[in-house]
Amino acid sequence: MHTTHTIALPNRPPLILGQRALVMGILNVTPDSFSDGGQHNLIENAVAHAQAMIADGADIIDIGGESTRPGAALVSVQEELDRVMPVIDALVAAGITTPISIDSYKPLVADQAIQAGASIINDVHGLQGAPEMAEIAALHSVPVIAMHWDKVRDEAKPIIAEMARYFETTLALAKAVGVGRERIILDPGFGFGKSLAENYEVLRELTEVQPRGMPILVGTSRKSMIGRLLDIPADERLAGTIATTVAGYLKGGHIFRVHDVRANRDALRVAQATLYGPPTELG
Ligand code: 7PJ
Repeated sequence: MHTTHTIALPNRPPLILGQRALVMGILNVTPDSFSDGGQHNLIENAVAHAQAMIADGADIIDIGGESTRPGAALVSVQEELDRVMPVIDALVAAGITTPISIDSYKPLVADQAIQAGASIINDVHGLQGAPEMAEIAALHSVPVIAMHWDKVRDEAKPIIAEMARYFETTLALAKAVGVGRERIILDPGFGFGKSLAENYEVLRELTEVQPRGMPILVGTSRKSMIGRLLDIPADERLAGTIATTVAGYLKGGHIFRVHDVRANRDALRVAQATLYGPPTELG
């Protein structure tokens, strides 16, 4: 049912996808996320939060310094660097070996983050925002999570077909600089330029995300596709998030980007045992 993939990482064991659902824990380092004090306090809190997510079973820590939520302010390269770099340095200094992905569409931020120890690029612009992004991935031999976010798409056209065209461009840009598709994880970009119905259509048709057979990341955690459906605020969306995570897993998803690592991981383990049986060492 799940396609399996082994994705090489620099200086780390590879990511093994498909045997077990992987959980990516979200580490937002925007001023509003860990803001109960000064800069030092912010870094300490961010590291503590990363460590808690790792203890809860996170397989990847996704660090981002610019909120891409609708209506959020854009931040400069320098501001974003000022937010994420001290935290990456602190995670490395704390001896954290869990792979770190850098959630940024800015090539300079990705480059610096990787040099400091991040090993995956998470680009919400699907390598189509800046030509240098694919080059940074090539230079450092890191995998890329390429998210679909087409700000100029024709909303009259069916979303799955539109996404296929978009990812074709992404893969061509990557290939042109020597980044093969074995290093790319596709992400349909839940909540980004999609209607409520389209978000659920994409989740329902996840195996149709093309090119078929490539690894897929699902990022639905606390998003408006849950909030608008249930009419509840972000901090009450855990049950809805778990439903989307399990649904996405049953539909072939490989990596799940979430705020609440423990709850989502428990749910995924149960879903996994349902599909494939419990791990043999547990009987
Ligand atoms: C996503 C992301 C997502 C990937 C954000 C939020 C908005 N990166 N960064 N996929 N969403 N790859 O978490 O609500 O869905 S920021």
